[in-house]
Amino acid sequence: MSFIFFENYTEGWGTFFRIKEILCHKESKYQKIEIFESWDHGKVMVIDGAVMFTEKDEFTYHEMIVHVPMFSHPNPERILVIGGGDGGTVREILKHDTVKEVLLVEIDEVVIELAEKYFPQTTCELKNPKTKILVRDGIEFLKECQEAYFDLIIVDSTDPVGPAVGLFESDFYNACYRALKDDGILNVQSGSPYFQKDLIEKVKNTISMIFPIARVYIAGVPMYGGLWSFTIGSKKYDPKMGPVREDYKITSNLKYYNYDIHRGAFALPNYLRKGV
Ligand code: AG3
Repeated sequence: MSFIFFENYTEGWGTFFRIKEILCHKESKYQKIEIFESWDHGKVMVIDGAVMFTEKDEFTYHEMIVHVPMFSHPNPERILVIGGGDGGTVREILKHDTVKEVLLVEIDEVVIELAEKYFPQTTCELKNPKTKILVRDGIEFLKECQEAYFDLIIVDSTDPVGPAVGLFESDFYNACYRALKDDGILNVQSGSPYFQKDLIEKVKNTISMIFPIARVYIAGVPMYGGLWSFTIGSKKYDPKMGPVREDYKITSNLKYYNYDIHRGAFALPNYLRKGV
């Protein structure tokens, strides 16, 4: 006998995974976290019914949320990650030698604990001496953090529900702007181009009221049912112009990102281009 996990994106459409074994089911202060061994995508983490990542294709999302902004900056040294307690984003950031410090601010320590137990593949750099972890609400942290400190802020959040709602609001983006250096970059995951087009438009419009440069880009992320979007707010560098730095050593070991993908990711389908 086997079970099937469904994530519904609409009432009539979604993704599914055939489950081999349920490994963990935990209710934290903030959310419900489930981990299962899937039939052919390795282990899967689900939060409040939404797939966060699978072992098999987490590289698509993590490489694309990180390397596009990282290669758009000539010298990214201090990086802040909001959310992303599974460590996949931190792992990709630390592939860049320019990095001196990565601060991971995750609201839910249970996500970190469970990721450390079940996903060595994504948590492998959380013990790196350059990584610092703060278990705290990212919104609160940014209200108080030092001004003009970070080169890059990556918001690796869940969907805009529960504790993540505020991560899609203008007050939060303003706080990010303040925390970034005068050539800093903000990158946020901004949902599915197909099912959450309104969300992308809202995020893009809000960011473009705060940052001089605002860009949406996309990547194919099978575990989220197809295309996924990211929205960048940048003070100086235009990520759409392509990478400003090339480092063959990094990209030769990546499975998704390369310099052509970087340039091509900003080419949007017409149904999306109209709104953003
Ligand atoms: N970040 C979650 C992206 C949103 C997924 N949404 C969904 N499946 N409905 C994932 C965190 C990985 N570090």
